[in-house]
Amino acid sequence: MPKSTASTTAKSQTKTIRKGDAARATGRHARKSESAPTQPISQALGNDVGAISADLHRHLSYTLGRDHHSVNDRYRYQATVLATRDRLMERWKATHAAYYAADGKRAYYLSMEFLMGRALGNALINLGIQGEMADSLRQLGLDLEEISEQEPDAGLGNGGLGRLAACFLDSCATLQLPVFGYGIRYDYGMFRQKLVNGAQVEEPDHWLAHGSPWELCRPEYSTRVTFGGRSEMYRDENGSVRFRTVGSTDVLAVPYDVPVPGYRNGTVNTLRLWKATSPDVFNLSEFNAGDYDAAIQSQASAENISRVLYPNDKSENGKELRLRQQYFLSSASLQDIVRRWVSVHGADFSQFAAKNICQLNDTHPTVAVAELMRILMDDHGMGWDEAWGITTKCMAYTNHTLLPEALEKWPVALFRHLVPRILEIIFEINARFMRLVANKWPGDGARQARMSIIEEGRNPQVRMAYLAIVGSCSVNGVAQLHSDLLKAGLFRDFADLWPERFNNKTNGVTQRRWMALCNPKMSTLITEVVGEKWVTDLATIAPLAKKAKDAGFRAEWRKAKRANKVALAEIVKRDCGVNFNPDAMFDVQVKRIHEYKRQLLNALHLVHLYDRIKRGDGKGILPRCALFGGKAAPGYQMAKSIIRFITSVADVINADPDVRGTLQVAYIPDYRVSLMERICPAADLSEQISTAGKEASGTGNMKFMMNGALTIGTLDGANIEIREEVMRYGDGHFFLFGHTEPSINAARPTYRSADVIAKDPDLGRVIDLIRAGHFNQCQPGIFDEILHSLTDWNDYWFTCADFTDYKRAQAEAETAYRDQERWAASSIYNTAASGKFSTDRTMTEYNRDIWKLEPVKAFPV
Ligand code: 26W
Repeated sequence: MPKSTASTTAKSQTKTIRKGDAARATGRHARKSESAPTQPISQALGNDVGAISADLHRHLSYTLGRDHHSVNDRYRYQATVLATRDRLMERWKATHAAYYAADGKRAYYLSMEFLMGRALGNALINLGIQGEMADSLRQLGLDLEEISEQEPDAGLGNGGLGRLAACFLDSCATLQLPVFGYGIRYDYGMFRQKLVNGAQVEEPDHWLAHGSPWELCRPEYSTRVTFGGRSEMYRDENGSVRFRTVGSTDVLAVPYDVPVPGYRNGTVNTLRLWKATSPDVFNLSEFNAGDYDAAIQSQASAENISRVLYPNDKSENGKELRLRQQYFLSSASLQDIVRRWVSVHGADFSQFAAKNICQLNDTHPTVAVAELMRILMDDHGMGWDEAWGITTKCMAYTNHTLLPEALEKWPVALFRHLVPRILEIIFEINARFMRLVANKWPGDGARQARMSIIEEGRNPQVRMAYLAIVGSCSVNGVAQLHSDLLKAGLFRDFADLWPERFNNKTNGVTQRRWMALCNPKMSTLITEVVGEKWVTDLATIAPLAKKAKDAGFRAEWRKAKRANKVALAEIVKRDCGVNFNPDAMFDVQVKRIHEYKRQLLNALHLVHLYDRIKRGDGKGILPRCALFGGKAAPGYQMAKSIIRFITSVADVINADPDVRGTLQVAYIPDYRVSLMERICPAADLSEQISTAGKEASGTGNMKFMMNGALTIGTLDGANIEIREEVMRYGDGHFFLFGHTEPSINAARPTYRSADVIAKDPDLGRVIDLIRAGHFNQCQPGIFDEILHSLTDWNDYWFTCADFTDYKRAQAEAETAYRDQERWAASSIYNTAASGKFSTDRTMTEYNRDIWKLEPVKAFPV
């Protein structure tokens, strides 16, 4: 814990604030639009229990206006956040003052998704005042953990890609890198999942219903985003040809800033989320004419842009509102970046590319390439070549998926209708690019057609990934295998053309949230062995490995894991009504539901274990609690059937007295960040069983590894690297099975799932049980699609093909778990080998190879 700083009196606070205001009012600050003090205006608030308690009291009584009749847990939570936010505020201002003073390069992470989860626990741990806040609350008779439970998750993301963005921001703040997040402030985040009779039901996530005490609205930086109209040529005052859009319907982007604290280093970075609204509150003439509906309609339709996160992690191609969201984010963010530049450097763009870079989180914000061209040319009078030179240095693109159906394409007609000027620019980018391709490969028309940003046809489309590659200085995948496959497959032509542009950046997760915060018991043990450094330098965790041989330490380690399992068992009981035995193996698969992730393979194996028990062959089976969790995209029927199947299997198994004590299965509803914080510390076995070559990286796999789970997995995504790291300590710490990416390609042409089913009688029995309706006695037919996919449709995802080997690997895991001493050692080895999978390492690599930013120390407060 850092030493507490003395608390300042309210009087001196008021005085300093007045001084700052006066300085701004008299215009003594040199900069035009974003005046930044070189010294913080306020002084440090005290971090001792007395000062924090006083602030809690002040916020409850004055800021929130509560008394003991009207106070409840929500207000207590809000007061706790306000007292915490106050302590971030000074550091936040000091960080930005330092960035202005340094005037160095900045990076912007443009993402349609930021899956931040809860912020309170993280802020307290990073400020180093968790203990003081808990004590202060205790003095008021309150419990910090209970108060923290009041915070709704900020669920502004679908899954891996959105959570990765959140981990990146955390690491950048800790590394003191000037990185800004830009996203959308959706009114409704990821839907809440209910299970009704075992089926998914979606409910809206109105996470802002009671406001968010973390955000700070900055209306003074609102930005106009132009939609529709038509592009028009004109001559400017110098007689140069310029373009402008006329007859447009504009939308106002209003920024809301969220603080992103670094770990005990004084840095607080910013995530800027845009809300859409109408530029005119309502049309007064319409209002006066009594046409109230028309008057508010433009307001409502503008605000729809930031209404709701698309809950799809495959594709939303063709949906007009989705493209509107993408352009809204890209345009507002780039205008903001350029405005800030001009406020400091005026019309001189000579250093712009050297000092600004945007990382595009998948193709979702790729229209930013054309938008920056538009801003530089149309708004700032730059010529094409100069603007293109800048743009391509300012953009870098990360790909997150190999599934072809997830590659974004937008109809040219939709672009023309929504953003006509942007389409013109894309056409010109493509025309010039096609000349380059023709020069490099003369006469190769097929290649030109393959590489064109515009896919020709009856309904021509813009290929967003190609626009991203052509418009960027860097293209990266998110794990080594994924990056290799991109170069050899999807982007092969482009890798031929620009090999130097392609690189790999293996994902990570932040160990602050995913160990220090969510697993205090193991964290304490780790710190006792390797010291505190692992919290900011995870490579230093390696010496933990030597403790695998220490029986006393193993006992402590197992005790911590068991306590975490007891805590999770309570949650499973509460949310699923299923009793988990903490001494059984906790076998966990939580992630979005997708055929390629193969939750079905796991479920088929559980049916097989059940079948063994029922046929009297269950003696040797290890007691196991299987936990599933995850959301299905609302329109993805097969994914929904898979949920229904797992819940039905769970019901049958849990109700069968023959199975009791050996097998329990639960599907926990509404899987989300805050739930994963309870799940990953308690897992024994981590299921990472995707069809090889389909999971770009995975990041849940890393959270489980850090928390001492052993992985059962395929050679896919980052599993390969996870296995490589833990193999340092021998084999047996990772249960490998299944086809590899090349072996699937080789086998696919002659593969017949019927042959595989015929060859493994265990699998045959499982299929027969399902076909007989054993798990859907009252609803015949509901699993037909699943059966078809495995049999008649020849098992595209190789579920049957990998079943037998999966069964073998599961048996190995059982044997290993029976030897609790051996298992504990493996668990320790996994944690010790997880050093590579910190986003601190990932961000250091992005910075070294792509961004090239100098760290900036925040001014002391
Ligand atoms: C609505 C369109 C859409 C399409 C794709 C939305 C979101 C996506 C993402 C690509 C889905 C996603 O989250 N991908 C995951 O990204 C993680 C972070 O890099 C990887 O670890 C996962 O393997 C990858 O599936």
